[in-house]
Amino acid sequence: MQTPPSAIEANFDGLVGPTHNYAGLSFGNVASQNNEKSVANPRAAAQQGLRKMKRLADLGFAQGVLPPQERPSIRLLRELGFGGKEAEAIAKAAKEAPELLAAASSASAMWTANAATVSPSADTPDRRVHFSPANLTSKLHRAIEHEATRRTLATIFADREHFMVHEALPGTPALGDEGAANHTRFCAQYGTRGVEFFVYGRSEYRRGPEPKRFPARQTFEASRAVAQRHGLNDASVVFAQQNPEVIDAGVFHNDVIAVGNRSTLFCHERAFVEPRAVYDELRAKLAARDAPFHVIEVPEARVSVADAVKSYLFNSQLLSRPDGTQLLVVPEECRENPHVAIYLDELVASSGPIDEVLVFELRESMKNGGGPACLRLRVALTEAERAATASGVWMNDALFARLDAWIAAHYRDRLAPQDLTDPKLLDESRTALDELTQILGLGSLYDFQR
Ligand code: SUG
Repeated sequence: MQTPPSAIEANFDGLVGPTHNYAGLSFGNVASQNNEKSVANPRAAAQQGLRKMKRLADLGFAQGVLPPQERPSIRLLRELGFGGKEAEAIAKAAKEAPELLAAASSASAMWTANAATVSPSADTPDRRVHFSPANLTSKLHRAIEHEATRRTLATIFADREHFMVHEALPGTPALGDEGAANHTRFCAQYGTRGVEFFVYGRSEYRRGPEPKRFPARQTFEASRAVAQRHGLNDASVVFAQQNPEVIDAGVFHNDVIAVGNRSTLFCHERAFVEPRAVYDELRAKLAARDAPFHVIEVPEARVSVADAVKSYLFNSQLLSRPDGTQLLVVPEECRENPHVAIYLDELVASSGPIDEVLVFELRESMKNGGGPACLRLRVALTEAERAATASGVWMNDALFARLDAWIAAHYRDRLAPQDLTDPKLLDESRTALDELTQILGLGSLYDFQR
């Protein structure tokens, strides 16, 4: 048998954009609703995210950067009927429909776990890495991301020999797609064929349980369509329904209650409708690929779903070191919650696969419901694919220094809801983004540059 190419998992974090703010736009996301109208600090938000990227790069993990999107989106304001000069459109929206101006201004593209679903070349029949940008139809402020996301991915992963960047699925409730936040890949090694795990909140056409209070954002039909277009066959996929009760408790994406990597699934016992059947199917399909499978299931009696939602324990990054040992990247909120803190101490002390916990301050993003795992898109890459990726987006000392200075020069340290009405924010943002495309070597990426 041919030895598979060696591959690594790269994490592409979204750089927080200059308009980061708290607008309470995400019904069903408890943090977003609780912090509505509080004052944000875009500079601190961007610095917190950047420090996570730098630290993980320093530890030897392949770390990339995805640029923010242009906000406020003048395109959306135009589509909604706000005409005139750009400043007039902003002023009119601010007066007549501030919620729409807020939707047009969100920096939500920072949560790149929702940018796309990625299938590595080891899993796809044409041996290319497939990307499907997520349509994010569930929320207006997020549904406007996918076109720019596609353009960004197609710029960074431009080499058609190695990469295939699809269009988003049609934007309709039956095909609600939230990207990698509801997708995990299990495998023996990153370069060997794996099993892709798609978790959905509801099905449009098949009868099944549904949440009663909050929306289920991902549909079975969307998950199936992504698997289909990436060419994954039945042996390579497992579909599972998220427990609707946890969606009603604030688990708006599966990555708020489960995280997986290589052979390990770390999840809450209430994550799925039929947990035993899900674990068995994953175990059997992985066994057929000669891959082991371990579940670390956290019982409600140790960490309640409410504590998981508050602390974001499962919105962690589970990272493999070259020797196969794993570390868990968690937000500081996990240290502040006594049940979670004690659980994590015991987890590390046990003989299980996770032997270290790394804690990050990500409070600005967390207040909008975005933890460490929300901020990153995982892309498993062979050496050839890594070499074919745009070179300017990889985190290193030099890029860190430039981005750190760039944030200090361009970002405000205070953004209150009424500041979104300030037309200067658009100019500031564009000036910053124009410089950013030069720093990252991405050419003319944004509409305003074209
Ligand atoms: O889609 N919050 C994002 C958080 C996304 C987290 N991503 C993952 N779990 N993978 C969302 O709900 C809040 C914006 C505001 O309210 O201003 C927001 O969009």
